Amino acid sequence: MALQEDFRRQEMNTPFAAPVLSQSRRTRSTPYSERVLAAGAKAFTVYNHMLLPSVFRSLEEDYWHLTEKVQLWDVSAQRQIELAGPDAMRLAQLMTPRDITTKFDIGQCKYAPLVDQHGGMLNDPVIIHVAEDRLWLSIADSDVLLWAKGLALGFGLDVDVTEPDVFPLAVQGPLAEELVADVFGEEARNIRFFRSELLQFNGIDLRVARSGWSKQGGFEIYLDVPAMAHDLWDALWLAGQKYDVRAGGPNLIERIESGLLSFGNDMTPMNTPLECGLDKYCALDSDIEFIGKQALLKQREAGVPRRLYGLVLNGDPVHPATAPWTVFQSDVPVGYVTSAVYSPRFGRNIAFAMLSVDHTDFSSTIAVEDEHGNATDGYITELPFDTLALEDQLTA
Ligand code: THG
Repeated sequence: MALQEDFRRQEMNTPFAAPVLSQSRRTRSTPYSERVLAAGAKAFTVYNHMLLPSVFRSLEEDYWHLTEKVQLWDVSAQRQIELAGPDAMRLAQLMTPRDITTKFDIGQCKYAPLVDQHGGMLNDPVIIHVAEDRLWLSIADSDVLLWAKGLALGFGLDVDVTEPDVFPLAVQGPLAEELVADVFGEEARNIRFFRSELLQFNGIDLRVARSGWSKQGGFEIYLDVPAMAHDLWDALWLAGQKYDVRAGGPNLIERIESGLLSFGNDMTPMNTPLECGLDKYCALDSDIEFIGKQALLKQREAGVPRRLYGLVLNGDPVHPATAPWTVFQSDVPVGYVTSAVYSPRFGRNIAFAMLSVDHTDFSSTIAVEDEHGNATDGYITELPFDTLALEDQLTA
């Protein structure tokens, strides 16, 4: 038992034994779960009340493999909220400051922050225009279904808001295109970034998008025929043998290096998209009507009080942040770390931090204290990380 716990601590890089998940109907399995477990999943997180595998061999081994080869990710937990009917577009546009009303082709995907009437972030889905009067919000971890149903009712909109059984499977990594072309045909290569096409698999049309939560390139297959899950997984697994395919999942190291923000970690309803650096997804100068517009305009006018930055931290490899770590300058708190990880590529700890714009001296060093009282120091950078500068430091 003690040995097993030690092992788990090392693999997950946690200071204490990682908790074990008690399963029930609430921690929903996916149609791929059997395959995921057979492939050696060691850790899961719960996302949208559903299992999301996070570690297979170790965070670091999974990371190197993802940046060199190709992986299958069971991202069923990226649930789809379907808006269908004459007011589908109106409802979606009310929910986001991003302009989705103009230039949104069928098959196209748009990353879009969702905000409340105070401009606070509620989610950051990928919105897919699946058909005329039909949108899928491919959501991060929060209950968007309830918010959308409430808005539809309150605004008296003619739209059906449902959560259909769609189970996205991501194929991520530099060899993803080879693998997807082998299974779905050469047409897969013509799919542009954040576009999707219906491609045939075993005689059924499946929506395949060039997207995914890594910067390694890849696709997401929106399986809406759950009974085909094992066939789809097995076909990709078999064809992937020559590419050294493995199972994987959104990887903490890769996503922090790449500057991909996680809702619930790096952004919460306490933050506006302007504070999270998502300004380019806020059409504040348009005449589009959306909830929270006045609040966001007001904040832009006044200037954001806090904003997300990158940190480079010294010291031993950090463990995952399970609470906000206070960031200090001259013993004064100026903000908090939202996510942190040790980057084996740069030989440094890297983190995201929400820092007070008025109280932070961006040219000076910072100190950080984690939830167990461990302290370290480091410096502030802009996001995304300047990977060339980090590489230079490593060789310096
Ligand atoms: N895929 C799908 N659904 C998702 C995610 C996903 N839902 C939750 C979560 N991930 C949402 N977060 C992001 C964040 C960034 C991106 C995708 C999902 C992303 N952005 C592009 C970029 O950074 O280059 C820009 C996209 C745009 O311009 O519209 O890839 O991963 N299905």
